[in-house]
Amino acid sequence: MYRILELLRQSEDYLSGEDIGKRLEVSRAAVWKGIKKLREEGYAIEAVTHRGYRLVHPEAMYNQAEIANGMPTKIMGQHVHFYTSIDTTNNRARELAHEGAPEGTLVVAETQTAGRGRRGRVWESAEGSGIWMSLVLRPEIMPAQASVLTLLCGLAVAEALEEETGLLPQIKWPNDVLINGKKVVGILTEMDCEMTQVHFVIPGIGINVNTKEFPPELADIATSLYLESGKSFSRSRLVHAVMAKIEKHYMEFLHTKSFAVLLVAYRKRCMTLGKEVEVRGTKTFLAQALDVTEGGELLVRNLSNDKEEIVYSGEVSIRGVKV
Ligand code: BT5
Repeated sequence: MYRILELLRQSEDYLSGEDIGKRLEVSRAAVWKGIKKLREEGYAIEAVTHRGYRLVHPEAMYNQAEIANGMPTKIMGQHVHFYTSIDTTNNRARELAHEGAPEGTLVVAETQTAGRGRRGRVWESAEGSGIWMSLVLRPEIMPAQASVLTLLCGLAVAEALEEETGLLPQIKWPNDVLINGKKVVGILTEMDCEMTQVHFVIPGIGINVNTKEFPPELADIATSLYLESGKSFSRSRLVHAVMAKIEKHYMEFLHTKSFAVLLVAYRKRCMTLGKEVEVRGTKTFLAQALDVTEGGELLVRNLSNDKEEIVYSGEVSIRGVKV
């Protein structure tokens, strides 16, 4: 059945049942059966007498098979769980991880009813417009090293989006991805660990892809690939690109157990560096952002006492950027 889908995908014109049958060396009845099954999976296949079949809007298709087929990786996204609606993909990925799901298991949802950001904030996850997904990682590292995985994912997503869209996504430390000063990607990383051992890490990634309009409270701070480029993108293709980049960087990281190999690329993309920032934590202060360390922390110069300080996590806003 997916061989029929491939042929339809490659063809710019209608393909007759006879043609398809000949090319795949199957009967016309088998072709018809395959078409019926594909339609049941949600593919819009148009049939016109004397001309044949044509796939309508193939780029809009987004389901388990679309995402799983052609995944260009060895580990990431090799097991895909797709839900049309779910509370949050992070919870589902966590459950699957507890049940022993292998590394790289990917949970994707068309919409989330309780999508969340950090510190209990809400993540808007409307239907039909974005990628809401969570990954199961099982790195053999110390819990303290896990925070760099968040930076790694931010970098991977930004690079994949640039390659696929030609836009120029930047990273606001630690891992918001922005285009023209507005947030296009949010990442929420959760972890299950003991003192000296990580059981699993769940990076949850939200990407605004074809969103045409945001609710009023987000309109000033959020953007989508569509709003930035005027074009729609295939979400399954973007998922493939993101999985490939995460896999590449994750392997580099595991090989050296250090973020150092990725720092050059990260620094280049990190719009926070060199800017005046407000750090909000146990204390709030204005600072100059100087560098990102090998541990993924932000090195700043506190403007009230001119001392250098390390910021480990958190809430850092850049002057002049609303996100
Ligand atoms: C984040 O939190 O940016 C992490 C978002 C992670 C979302 C993914 S989707 C898949 C997985 N499942 C989940 O339930 N979550 C993950 P934070 O830095 O706290 O930012 C949250 C803030 O971003 C909100 O308070 C809003 O101001 C803004 N926001 C909400 N929805 C947005 C959207 N779709 N696009 C841009 N900004 C948004």
